[in-house]
Amino acid sequence: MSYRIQSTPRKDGFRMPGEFEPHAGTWMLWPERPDNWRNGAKPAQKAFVAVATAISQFEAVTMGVSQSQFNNARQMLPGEVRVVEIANNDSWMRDCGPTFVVNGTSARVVDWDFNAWGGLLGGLYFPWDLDDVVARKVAEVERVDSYKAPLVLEGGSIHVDGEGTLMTTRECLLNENRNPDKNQKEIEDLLADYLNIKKFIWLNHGVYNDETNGHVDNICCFIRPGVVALTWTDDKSDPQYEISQENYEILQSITDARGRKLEIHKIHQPNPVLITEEESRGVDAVDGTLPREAGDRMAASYINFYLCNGGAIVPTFDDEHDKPALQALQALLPERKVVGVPAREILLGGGNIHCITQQQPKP
Ligand code: KQY
Repeated sequence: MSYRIQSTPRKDGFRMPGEFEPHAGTWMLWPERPDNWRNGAKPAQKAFVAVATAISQFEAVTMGVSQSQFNNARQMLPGEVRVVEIANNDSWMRDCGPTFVVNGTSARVVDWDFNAWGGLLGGLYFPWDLDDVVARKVAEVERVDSYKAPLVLEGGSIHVDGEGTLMTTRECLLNENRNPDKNQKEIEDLLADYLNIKKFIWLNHGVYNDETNGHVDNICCFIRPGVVALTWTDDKSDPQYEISQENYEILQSITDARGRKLEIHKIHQPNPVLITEEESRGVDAVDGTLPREAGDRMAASYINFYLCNGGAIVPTFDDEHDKPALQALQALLPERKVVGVPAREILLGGGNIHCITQQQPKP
């Protein structure tokens, strides 16, 4: 049984935990659409297998997959990854999947509205109806009750510290293509009710050229309460420089829900990662989806990593900055094993490891 609850998590004493808190497992969705993933999604499927395999060293992984891809996914994934049929429009479990809240003894799901990162005002595909029911299906599979939140929101557009602080970007949450009828205060009130938030950290912009309208999970994240990692560049001529510098100043000037000043760690971005001719040619052209043009710069960032029980799964780009980023994150996360996974094929689809994973916390 999985019931819709006509209340809010805050009233019921539930809160969204930080990603660094213990997990019951990880949810993912299998990639297949050829107008987003090159070469019929075969290279992306291998990259998703590598991510699922890396996470499953640390915790249980469930892969949602369409009916037509079930046999292929089952055959490609290691036996310890559970494969369940979940119809979907694309494979971004972070964004269309559930946000879990906990109260110490049980977990529940917050089910947001999903409009494919902007609906008819610059959204990334149409339709998105299958994605919009993924969160509810996960709740059913897990027999977890759910709340329907009256807000268009993707999981990658928020990060929480589990102690009442939420970090996001204005570029995304206040974009007219998400909730045009709501102002900042109304959005904060809903996030306070549905995630039990007391303090909001508003960054202005996300990573340069990020097709999600600046998801926070690509630019800044909580390592633990009071400690954040921010994507960075020392190159003042790079368009990312001003964005990161401005975010650094915002982060320096605020306190979190517990009144702490934040400890901020800069993680240098990779050199610009551009789509090649061959990669561009491998993507099916379809009206209404984003063109993948050769030479376009992708929003590559090491911050799009995923924390799991005892591990951190970090994207790598075959770049000179990979090693320093992995070392810096290992130093920040001494209690975890940092595992780098080549992620160019995921980046080519418009996101990265954090965007394709969703944690199910332990109650
Ligand atoms: O969270 C993300 N970065 C998802 C990006 C979706 C891209 C769809 N083409």
